[in-house]
Amino acid sequence: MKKTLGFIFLGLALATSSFAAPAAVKISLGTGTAKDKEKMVYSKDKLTVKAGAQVALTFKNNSSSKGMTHNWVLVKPGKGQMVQDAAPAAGPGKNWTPEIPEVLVKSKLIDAGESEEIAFTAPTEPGDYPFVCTFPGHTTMKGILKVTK
Ligand SMILES: [Cu+2]
Repeated sequence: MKKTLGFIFLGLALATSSFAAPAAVKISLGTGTAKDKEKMVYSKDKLTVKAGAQVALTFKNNSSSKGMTHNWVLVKPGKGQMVQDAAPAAGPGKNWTPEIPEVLVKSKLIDAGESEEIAFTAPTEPGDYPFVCTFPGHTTMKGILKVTK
């Protein structure tokens, strides 16, 4: 009897886990390099996810200079430069992020030493999606999110 009950519980546990929503893919991204935390780059310039995946991206601003803010903005293929060019006109009230269809995912401005988890669904169309920092003058902060089939 005890044995049977054990099997039932095991069966329930398996059934429950198979119906649970798929866990988000966790990605960590920072700013700067190991040697130079103030360098105007992302810690990685290439990220890869599967099309349509649930993603939880932890973005950390590694700078220690007060007032040095950064963001993470995912845009349509080939539109990195265009979105960075449109950023100054968006203004600080919009976190320097233009409200245009080319922008797919955006974080807020993250202060030095702070981090934020950005939850989003990866594009369903495979391709190379640029990510950029839209703070004016941070044009060297860019990378590619590779979306695979
Ligand atoms: Cu920046």
